[in-house]
Amino acid sequence: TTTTARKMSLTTKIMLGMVLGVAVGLIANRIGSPFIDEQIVGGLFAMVGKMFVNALKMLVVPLVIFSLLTGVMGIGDIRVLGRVGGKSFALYILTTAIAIAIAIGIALLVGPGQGFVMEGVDASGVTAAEAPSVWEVFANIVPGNPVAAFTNGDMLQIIFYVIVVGIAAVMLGEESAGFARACEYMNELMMKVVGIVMHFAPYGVFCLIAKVFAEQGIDLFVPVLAYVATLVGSLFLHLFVTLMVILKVFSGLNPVPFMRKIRPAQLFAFSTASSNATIPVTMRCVTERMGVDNSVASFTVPFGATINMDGTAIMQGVATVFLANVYGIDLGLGGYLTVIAMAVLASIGTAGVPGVGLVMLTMVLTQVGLPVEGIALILGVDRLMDMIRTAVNITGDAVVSTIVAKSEGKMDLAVYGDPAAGDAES
Ligand code: DAS
Repeated sequence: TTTTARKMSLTTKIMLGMVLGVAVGLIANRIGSPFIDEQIVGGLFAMVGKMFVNALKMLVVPLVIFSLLTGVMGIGDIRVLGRVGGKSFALYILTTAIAIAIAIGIALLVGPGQGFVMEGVDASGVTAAEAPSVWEVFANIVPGNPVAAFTNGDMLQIIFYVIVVGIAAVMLGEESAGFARACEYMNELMMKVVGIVMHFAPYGVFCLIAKVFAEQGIDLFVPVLAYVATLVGSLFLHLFVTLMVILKVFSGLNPVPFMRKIRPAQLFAFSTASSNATIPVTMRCVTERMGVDNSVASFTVPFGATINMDGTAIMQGVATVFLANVYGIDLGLGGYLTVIAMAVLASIGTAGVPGVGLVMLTMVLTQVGLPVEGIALILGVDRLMDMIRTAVNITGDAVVSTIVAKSEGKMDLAVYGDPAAGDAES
């Protein structure tokens, strides 16, 4: 119980860092002194924030390699691996599609952007990204150069390579015993490093948040308030209602402990705006706090960080409706179905790093024939929206990880703290 108390207090500290960050950031924004802007916000805060994000990123690749190797060797059965992969893939696609469909529905009802007067928008520097074909996306899952995949942190390639190596180790049988123990040890070691980094989280989070609010202020939000309100509303609906219903329906688990246990990962995702950088924390929350077995989480969490982006998809939906309204263009049912398909496909091929949602949006807009320059309208508020949607993204990863683990019997319900769920299982 002492560790729980310490963990709780760390979460509280992180939250405190966040709230203070918002306050200090807004004050710095109001003061507008060049010294504060350059030395404190752009200097000290930027440095500490960057250090913290770098520290998280340095954990991602080694952690994924060793936990996944441990996981694959732990399962040791190729059919089970295939089942875990198939289930999580299907659920990731399903949740993303549901997310964006609901978001488009809400946006169509609310109608943000109707009667919007466009003026003084700087559209320079907005260029459309080319959407990769589905074939290309799948072809690129096989790394021609695994070392390059490791250095670039290309998650899908890393996952693919590590699983193949893990399967080979399983095939070697007894000969791999030493290797398996080494991987287990490395996995534990990396988890310890995650714990060390997390102790610095309150300061890192404070600096990251203060910087965002000092640089952005709140004036930016006024002209696009309808967009922001619709988007945030849709994101919260997905976070607190849709995902929790999905969790309950597919796993029978009580969503209340889930919500409490995922919070640290949400705070990290919010502060860093990167699902990838949050992988170590998501993994820790899902395994140590919720009782999901590493053999499932080591695969589903990094996989989800790359291919599952519910929050980002919601943003694509709301932004397209907003811009369609601004330009007075009716996309029609076909247009919106295209948006759904595009957003789901694009989320598979793109990594969970800051700002990727905007790049995806350029693809979506081009596909349905909306002017890409429209993005300039929402550019100013996108950082904050990115933070919120990333928290939604990783929550979706954790929900699917939990569902898959529960269905595979790879979950410690005592750790989850919901013994009643055992009875609910049929
Ligand atoms: N920030 C993203 C993520 O890491 C994706 C996005 O830009 O929406 O999940």
